[in-house]
Amino acid sequence: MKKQFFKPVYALSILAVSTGLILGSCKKDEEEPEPTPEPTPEMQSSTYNYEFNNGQVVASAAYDGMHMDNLTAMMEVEEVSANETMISVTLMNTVDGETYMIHAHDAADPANTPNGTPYDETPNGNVFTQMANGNGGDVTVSQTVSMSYSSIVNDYEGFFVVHDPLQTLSTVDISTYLIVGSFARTQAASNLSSMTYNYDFNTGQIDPSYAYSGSHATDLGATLKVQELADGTSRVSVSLMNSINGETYMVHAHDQADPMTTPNGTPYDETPNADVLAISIDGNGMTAYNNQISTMSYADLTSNYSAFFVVHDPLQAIDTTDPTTYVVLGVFAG
Ligand SMILES: [Cu+2]
Repeated sequence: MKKQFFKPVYALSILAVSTGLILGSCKKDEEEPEPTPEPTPEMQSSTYNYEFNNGQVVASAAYDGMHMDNLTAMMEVEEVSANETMISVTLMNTVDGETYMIHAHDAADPANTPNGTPYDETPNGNVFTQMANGNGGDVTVSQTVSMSYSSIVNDYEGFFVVHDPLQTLSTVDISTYLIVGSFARTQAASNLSSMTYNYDFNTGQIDPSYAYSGSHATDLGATLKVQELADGTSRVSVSLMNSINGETYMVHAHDQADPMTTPNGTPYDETPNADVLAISIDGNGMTAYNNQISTMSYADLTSNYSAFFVVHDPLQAIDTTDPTTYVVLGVFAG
């Protein structure tokens, strides 16, 4: 089928070329004025910044996975010539040793795509399809494309996607995208809030009688981050500094409670609040991380919610009645 179409097109282009040649040779016969040299035009360039996927583009599909939510991207589009453009993408806060797939996905009518996506699931290699090797910091990858600067920043309709290297690549599930936004366009400010809280080792800050007793090194510290998501939910993230390699830390929110009403007189509910924070963190000898999404709003978690932030000691049996087994104990988001 395709070959049949090719021939007339080919014939047409030959016709066009020969017509051009004829016209060209006609012109040569005329007296031509001395051409004035055109000044080299200033090459254009633009920079676009992309936040982490907190649901800015698809509110129901904020990133949900193990990657830290401090990854951001910057795209630079630079005119190289009339029909060549260089696109460079820098990822900030990459994970060392992980390979990031960075793609342009053409926008498409979801009524016409196999899985109802508003984009073509196959990335457009003529615009941007690159892999970046994470190094723990910033990495940059570039692609020079045969399109004009204006066609990239004004005409091309597509999505800029950074896929998560920590889970199986999916081109359907937008919650696996670390970053998603319109390609080479200025992104609207999201105004999504976040707050980070720091916790030292449990030396009895809440109550001197609760000070940790055990063999864990006391240089362990924790940060708790609450990130507002576009659909009104929140991402609750925890980093443990100086974690012990090979140990698994249970990290919980325990709702505050009246000790008169709890079975063992604890000032908190012994069952962690799984809707806020009930995760385990695999110690790695340095800073270890995990997170979960809570249905509670950012405002509720940071202003109204009363709970304790607890990191249980992995070196002894979990005991929810004995706070001296807690390596970190503080007021949640306090
Ligand atoms: Cu707990």
